[in-house]
Amino acid sequence: MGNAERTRFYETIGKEQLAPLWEVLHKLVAREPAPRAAPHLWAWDAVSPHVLASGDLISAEEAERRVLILENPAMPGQAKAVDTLYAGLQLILPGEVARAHRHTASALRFLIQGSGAYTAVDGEKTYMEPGDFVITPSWGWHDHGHEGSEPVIWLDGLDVPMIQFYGASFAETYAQQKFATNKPSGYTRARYGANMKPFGDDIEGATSPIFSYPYSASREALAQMHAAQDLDAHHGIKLEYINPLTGKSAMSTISTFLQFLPKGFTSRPYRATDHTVYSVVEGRGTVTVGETDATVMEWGPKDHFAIPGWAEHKFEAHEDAVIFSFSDQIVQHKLGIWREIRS
Ligand code: 1HN
Repeated sequence: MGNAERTRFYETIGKEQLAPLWEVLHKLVAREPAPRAAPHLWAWDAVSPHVLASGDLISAEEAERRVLILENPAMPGQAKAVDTLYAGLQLILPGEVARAHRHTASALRFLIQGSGAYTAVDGEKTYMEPGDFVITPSWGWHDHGHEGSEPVIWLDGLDVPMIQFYGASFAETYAQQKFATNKPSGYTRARYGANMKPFGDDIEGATSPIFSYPYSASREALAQMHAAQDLDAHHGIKLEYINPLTGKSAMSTISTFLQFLPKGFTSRPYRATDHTVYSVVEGRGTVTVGETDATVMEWGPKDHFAIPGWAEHKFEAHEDAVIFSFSDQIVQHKLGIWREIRS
Protein backbone atom coordinates (compact mmCIF):
# COMPACT_ATOMS: atom_id res chain seq x y z
CA MET A 1 0.00 0.00 0.00
CA GLY A 2 1.25 3.51 -0.85
CA ASN A 3 1.37 6.41 1.56
CA ALA A 4 -1.73 8.06 0.11
CA GLU A 5 -3.72 4.89 0.68
CA ARG A 6 -2.50 4.70 4.25
CA THR A 7 -3.39 8.31 4.93
CA ARG A 8 -6.89 7.67 3.53
CA PHE A 9 -7.17 4.59 5.72
CA TYR A 10 -6.16 6.56 8.82
CA GLU A 11 -8.78 9.19 8.02
CA THR A 12 -11.43 6.54 7.58
CA ILE A 13 -10.70 4.71 10.81
CA GLY A 14 -10.26 8.04 12.61
CA LYS A 15 -14.00 8.60 12.20
CA GLU A 16 -14.52 5.50 14.35
CA GLN A 17 -12.03 6.78 16.97
CA LEU A 18 -9.43 4.25 15.88
CA ALA A 19 -5.73 4.88 15.28
CA PRO A 20 -2.85 2.75 13.95
CA LEU A 21 -0.49 1.68 16.72
CA TRP A 22 2.40 1.12 14.29
CA GLU A 23 2.74 4.86 13.69
CA VAL A 24 3.31 5.58 17.40
CA LEU A 25 4.58 2.31 18.89
CA HIS A 26 8.20 3.41 19.26
CA LYS A 27 7.20 6.66 20.92
CA LEU A 28 4.93 4.89 23.39
CA VAL A 29 7.63 2.41 24.33
CA ALA A 30 10.96 4.08 23.55
CA ARG A 31 14.40 2.50 23.76
CA GLU A 32 15.34 4.86 26.62
CA PRO A 33 13.28 6.74 29.20
CA ALA A 34 12.49 10.19 27.79
CA PRO A 35 11.46 12.68 30.48
CA ARG A 36 10.29 16.08 29.30
CA ALA A 37 12.03 18.08 32.06
CA ALA A 38 15.39 19.77 31.56
CA PRO A 39 18.07 19.98 34.25
CA HIS A 40 17.70 23.36 35.91
CA LEU A 41 19.10 25.35 38.85
CA TRP A 42 17.23 28.07 40.74
CA ALA A 43 19.99 30.12 42.42
CA TRP A 44 19.00 31.50 45.81
CA ASP A 45 20.52 34.92 45.08
CA ALA A 46 18.35 35.27 41.98
CA VAL A 47 15.18 33.83 43.46
CA SER A 48 14.95 34.98 47.08
CA PRO A 49 14.43 38.74 46.36
CA HIS A 50 11.32 37.83 44.34
CA VAL A 51 10.03 35.51 47.03
CA LEU A 52 10.38 38.34 49.58
CA ALA A 53 8.86 40.86 47.14
CA SER A 54 5.74 38.68 46.81
CA GLY A 55 5.10 39.59 50.45
CA ASP A 56 4.36 43.20 49.43
CA LEU A 57 2.18 42.11 46.54
CA ILE A 58 -0.34 39.79 48.17
CA SER A 59 -1.20 38.64 51.70
CA ALA A 60 -1.12 34.99 52.73
CA GLU A 61 -4.84 35.36 53.41
CA GLU A 62 -5.66 36.50 49.89
CA ALA A 63 -3.27 34.08 48.20
CA GLU A 64 -4.32 31.15 50.46
CA ARG A 65 -0.73 29.98 49.88
CA ARG A 66 1.84 32.63 48.87
CA VAL A 67 4.19 30.56 46.74
CA LEU A 68 6.44 31.06 43.74
CA ILE A 69 6.42 27.86 41.72
CA LEU A 70 9.77 26.40 40.65
CA GLU A 71 8.78 25.83 37.06
CA ASN A 72 10.87 23.61 34.83
CA PRO A 73 11.89 25.59 31.70
CA ALA A 74 10.99 22.65 29.45
CA MET A 75 7.40 22.53 30.73
CA PRO A 76 6.16 26.12 31.07
CA GLY A 77 2.80 26.71 32.70
CA GLN A 78 2.48 23.18 34.04
CA ALA A 79 3.55 23.75 37.65
CA LYS A 80 6.14 21.00 37.40
CA ALA A 81 9.75 21.09 38.63
CA VAL A 82 10.27 17.65 37.07
CA ASP A 83 7.85 15.43 35.14
CA THR A 84 6.14 13.97 38.20
CA LEU A 85 6.65 16.54 40.97
CA TYR A 86 5.67 20.05 41.91
CA ALA A 87 8.02 22.35 43.86
CA GLY A 88 7.64 25.90 45.11
CA LEU A 89 8.99 28.41 47.62
CA GLN A 90 6.42 29.58 50.16
CA LEU A 91 6.71 32.84 52.10
CA ILE A 92 4.93 33.46 55.39
CA LEU A 93 5.29 36.72 57.31
CA PRO A 94 5.02 37.25 61.09
CA GLY A 95 1.41 37.15 62.26
CA GLU A 96 0.05 35.64 59.06
CA VAL A 97 -2.13 32.55 58.79
CA ALA A 98 -2.46 30.40 55.66
CA ARG A 99 -5.96 29.00 56.14
CA ALA A 100 -6.85 25.38 56.80
CA HIS A 101 -7.54 23.08 53.88
CA ARG A 102 -6.91 19.53 52.79
CA HIS A 103 -6.30 17.81 49.49
CA THR A 104 -5.63 14.41 47.99
CA ALA A 105 -2.12 15.52 47.04
CA SER A 106 0.59 14.87 49.64
CA ALA A 107 2.95 17.68 50.56
CA LEU A 108 6.34 18.08 52.15
CA ARG A 109 7.90 21.21 53.60
CA PHE A 110 11.64 21.74 53.86
CA LEU A 111 12.46 24.81 55.89
CA ILE A 112 14.92 27.12 54.10
CA GLN A 113 15.06 30.33 56.11
CA GLY A 114 13.77 31.86 59.36
CA SER A 115 12.06 30.47 62.44
CA GLY A 116 8.87 30.87 64.44
CA ALA A 117 6.55 29.53 61.75
CA TYR A 118 4.55 26.37 62.21
CA THR A 119 2.45 24.04 60.18
CA ALA A 120 -0.47 22.38 61.94
CA VAL A 121 -1.53 18.91 60.76
CA ASP A 122 -4.90 17.64 62.00
CA GLY A 123 -4.72 19.88 65.06
CA GLU A 124 -1.05 19.44 66.06
CA LYS A 125 1.34 22.33 65.47
CA THR A 126 4.93 21.69 64.56
CA TYR A 127 7.37 24.60 64.64
CA MET A 128 9.98 24.53 61.92
CA GLU A 129 13.70 25.33 62.01
CA PRO A 130 16.03 25.50 58.97
CA GLY A 131 16.60 22.03 57.52
CA ASP A 132 13.54 20.49 59.17
CA PHE A 133 11.48 18.17 56.95
CA VAL A 134 7.73 18.17 57.61
CA ILE A 135 4.97 16.07 56.02
CA THR A 136 1.37 16.97 55.23
CA PRO A 137 -0.28 13.63 54.41
CA SER A 138 -2.97 13.21 51.77
CA TRP A 139 -6.33 14.49 53.06
CA GLY A 140 -4.86 15.83 56.32
CA TRP A 141 -6.20 19.22 57.44
CA HIS A 142 -3.38 21.74 57.52
CA ASP A 143 -2.89 25.42 58.16
CA HIS A 144 0.30 27.43 58.56
CA GLY A 145 1.05 30.30 60.91
CA HIS A 146 3.93 32.45 62.03
CA GLU A 147 4.56 33.51 65.64
CA GLY A 148 8.11 34.78 65.06
CA SER A 149 9.55 38.08 63.88
CA GLU A 150 11.24 37.56 60.48
CA PRO A 151 10.04 36.25 57.11
CA VAL A 152 10.03 32.47 56.83
CA ILE A 153 10.58 30.67 53.54
CA TRP A 154 10.20 26.95 52.98
CA LEU A 155 10.30 24.59 50.03
CA ASP A 156 7.00 22.88 49.21
CA GLY A 157 7.19 19.55 47.39
CA LEU A 158 3.99 17.91 46.18
CA ASP A 159 2.94 14.91 44.11
CA VAL A 160 0.35 17.05 42.27
CA PRO A 161 1.45 16.06 38.72
CA MET A 162 1.05 12.38 39.60
CA ILE A 163 -2.30 12.91 41.30
CA GLN A 164 -3.47 15.01 38.32
CA PHE A 165 -2.50 12.16 36.01
CA TYR A 166 -5.10 10.07 37.83
CA GLY A 167 -7.60 12.91 37.54
CA ALA A 168 -7.84 12.84 41.31
CA SER A 169 -6.46 16.19 42.49
CA PHE A 170 -9.13 17.81 44.62
CA ALA A 171 -9.37 19.83 47.82
CA GLU A 172 -11.67 21.02 50.58
CA THR A 173 -11.55 24.30 52.50
CA TYR A 174 -12.12 24.18 56.25
CA ALA A 175 -14.94 26.29 57.67
CA GLN A 176 -12.60 28.17 60.03
CA GLN A 177 -9.22 29.77 59.29
CA LYS A 178 -7.42 27.40 61.65
CA PHE A 179 -8.15 23.80 62.53
CA ALA A 180 -8.55 23.83 66.32
CA THR A 181 -5.45 22.67 68.19
CA ASN A 182 -6.30 19.34 69.82
CA LYS A 183 -2.87 17.99 70.80
CA PRO A 184 0.21 19.63 72.28
CA SER A 185 3.12 20.31 69.95
CA GLY A 186 5.44 17.28 70.00
CA TYR A 187 2.70 14.79 70.93
CA THR A 188 3.18 12.61 67.85
CA ARG A 189 6.94 12.61 68.31
CA ALA A 190 6.39 11.33 71.85
CA ARG A 191 4.10 8.54 70.53
CA TYR A 192 6.32 7.33 67.68
CA GLY A 193 9.62 9.21 67.69
CA ALA A 194 11.56 7.23 70.31
CA ASN A 195 11.66 4.03 68.22
CA MET A 196 8.63 2.93 70.23
CA LYS A 197 4.89 2.97 69.69
CA PRO A 198 1.92 2.91 72.02
CA PHE A 199 1.13 -0.59 73.34
CA GLY A 200 -1.52 -2.21 71.16
CA ASP A 201 -1.21 0.37 68.40
CA ASP A 202 -1.19 -1.64 65.17
CA ILE A 203 -2.35 1.03 62.80
CA GLU A 204 -0.17 1.40 59.73
CA GLY A 205 -1.17 4.35 57.61
CA ALA A 206 0.13 5.06 54.12
CA THR A 207 2.16 7.94 55.51
CA SER A 208 4.47 8.13 58.53
CA PRO A 209 2.71 9.19 61.75
CA ILE A 210 5.87 11.22 62.43
CA PHE A 211 5.33 14.38 60.42
CA SER A 212 8.35 16.39 61.54
CA TYR A 213 11.97 15.27 61.10
CA PRO A 214 14.27 17.84 62.72
CA TYR A 215 17.49 18.72 60.91
CA SER A 216 19.57 18.44 64.08
CA ALA A 217 18.95 14.67 64.34
CA SER A 218 19.33 13.93 60.62
CA ARG A 219 22.49 16.05 60.33
CA GLU A 220 24.04 14.35 63.37
CA ALA A 221 23.30 10.92 61.88
CA LEU A 222 25.12 11.85 58.67
CA ALA A 223 28.12 13.20 60.63
CA GLN A 224 28.43 10.04 62.74
CA MET A 225 28.10 7.78 59.73
CA HIS A 226 30.72 9.75 57.82
CA ALA A 227 33.11 9.40 60.76
CA ALA A 228 32.65 5.63 60.87
CA GLN A 229 32.23 4.30 57.34
CA ASP A 230 33.29 4.54 53.70
CA LEU A 231 31.47 6.76 51.25
CA ASP A 232 29.14 5.31 48.67
CA ALA A 233 30.89 6.04 45.36
CA HIS A 234 27.68 7.47 43.85
CA HIS A 235 25.89 9.06 46.82
CA GLY A 236 28.45 9.85 49.51
CA ILE A 237 26.52 9.25 52.74
CA LYS A 238 22.80 9.19 51.90
CA LEU A 239 19.93 8.53 54.28
CA GLU A 240 16.26 8.10 53.45
CA TYR A 241 13.52 9.43 55.76
CA ILE A 242 11.31 6.53 56.84
CA ASN A 243 7.98 5.73 58.41
CA PRO A 244 8.98 4.16 61.76
CA LEU A 245 5.97 1.82 61.67
CA THR A 246 6.94 0.21 58.37
CA GLY A 247 10.59 1.02 57.72
CA LYS A 248 9.42 2.18 54.27
CA SER A 249 9.55 5.68 52.83
CA ALA A 250 8.08 8.35 55.12
CA MET A 251 5.57 9.42 52.46
CA SER A 252 3.54 7.07 50.29
CA THR A 253 4.17 8.90 47.01
CA ILE A 254 7.41 10.84 47.49
CA SER A 255 10.83 9.51 48.54
CA THR A 256 12.86 11.91 50.67
CA PHE A 257 16.58 11.94 51.37
CA LEU A 258 19.37 13.81 53.13
CA GLN A 259 22.95 13.26 51.98
CA PHE A 260 26.44 14.34 52.93
CA LEU A 261 29.20 14.95 50.38
CA PRO A 262 32.57 15.70 51.98
CA LYS A 263 34.86 18.38 50.61
CA GLY A 264 36.82 17.04 47.63
CA PHE A 265 34.41 14.16 46.93
CA THR A 266 33.60 13.45 43.28
CA SER A 267 30.79 10.97 42.78
CA ARG A 268 30.80 8.29 40.09
CA PRO A 269 28.29 8.91 37.26
CA TYR A 270 24.79 7.76 38.18
CA ARG A 271 21.37 7.58 36.62
CA ALA A 272 18.00 6.30 37.79
CA THR A 273 14.49 6.47 36.39
CA ASP A 274 13.11 8.62 39.20
CA HIS A 275 12.86 12.41 38.82
CA THR A 276 14.48 14.45 41.58
CA VAL A 277 14.40 17.94 43.10
CA TYR A 278 17.35 18.98 45.30
CA SER A 279 17.62 21.64 48.02
CA VAL A 280 21.14 22.52 49.17
CA VAL A 281 21.48 23.07 52.91
CA GLU A 282 25.23 23.44 53.43
CA GLY A 283 28.31 23.70 51.24
CA ARG A 284 29.14 24.35 47.63
CA GLY A 285 29.91 22.24 44.59
CA THR A 286 28.82 21.31 41.10
CA VAL A 287 26.63 18.73 39.47
CA THR A 288 27.32 17.74 35.88
CA VAL A 289 24.28 16.39 34.06
CA GLY A 290 24.49 14.49 30.76
CA GLU A 291 27.39 13.02 28.82
CA THR A 292 27.80 14.96 25.57
CA ASP A 293 26.47 18.54 25.84
CA ALA A 294 26.71 18.23 29.62
CA THR A 295 25.04 20.88 31.76
CA VAL A 296 27.23 21.96 34.67
CA MET A 297 25.28 23.51 37.55
CA GLU A 298 27.14 25.26 40.38
CA TRP A 299 25.28 25.04 43.65
CA GLY A 300 25.54 26.64 47.07
CA PRO A 301 23.38 27.02 50.19
CA LYS A 302 19.61 27.40 49.57
CA ASP A 303 19.94 26.75 45.84
CA HIS A 304 17.47 24.33 44.27
CA PHE A 305 17.96 22.17 41.23
CA ALA A 306 16.05 19.60 39.19
CA ILE A 307 17.54 16.47 37.65
CA PRO A 308 15.23 14.58 35.27
CA GLY A 309 15.00 10.81 35.40
CA TRP A 310 17.63 8.84 33.51
CA ALA A 311 19.90 11.88 33.15
CA GLU A 312 23.41 10.74 34.01
CA HIS A 313 24.91 13.00 36.66
CA LYS A 314 27.86 13.33 39.00
CA PHE A 315 28.52 15.57 41.96
CA GLU A 316 31.65 17.39 43.01
CA ALA A 317 31.77 18.90 46.49
CA HIS A 318 34.06 21.92 46.92
CA GLU A 319 33.12 22.14 50.62
CA ASP A 320 31.49 19.71 53.04
CA ALA A 321 27.92 19.66 51.73
CA VAL A 322 24.49 18.54 52.93
CA ILE A 323 21.69 18.22 50.38
CA PHE A 324 18.01 17.38 50.81
CA SER A 325 16.21 15.78 47.88
CA PHE A 326 12.85 14.31 46.96
CA SER A 327 11.79 12.11 44.07
CA ASP A 328 9.03 9.79 42.83
CA GLN A 329 11.24 6.74 43.49
CA ILE A 330 8.77 5.13 45.94
CA VAL A 331 5.95 5.22 43.36
CA GLN A 332 8.21 3.70 40.71
CA HIS A 333 9.16 0.95 43.21
CA LYS A 334 5.50 0.23 43.86
CA LEU A 335 4.88 0.06 40.09
CA GLY A 336 7.93 -2.17 39.64
CA ILE A 337 9.53 0.09 37.04
CA TRP A 338 12.43 1.74 38.90
CA ARG A 339 15.89 1.17 37.38
CA GLU A 340 19.34 2.59 38.09
CA ILE A 341 22.76 2.46 36.44
CA ARG A 342 25.87 2.96 38.51
CA SER A 343 28.78 3.71 36.17
C1 1HN B 1 -0.72 23.58 49.07
O1 1HN B 1 -1.84 23.19 49.67
C2 1HN B 1 0.31 24.15 49.81
O2 1HN B 1 -0.72 23.73 51.90
C3 1HN B 1 1.48 24.55 49.17
O3 1HN B 1 0.99 25.04 51.88
C4 1HN B 1 1.63 24.38 47.82
C5 1HN B 1 0.76 23.62 45.69
C6 1HN B 1 -0.21 23.04 44.95
C7 1HN B 1 -1.39 22.62 45.54
C8 1HN B 1 -1.58 22.78 46.90
C9 1HN B 1 0.17 24.32 51.30
C10 1HN B 1 0.60 23.81 47.06
C11 1HN B 1 -0.59 23.39 47.68
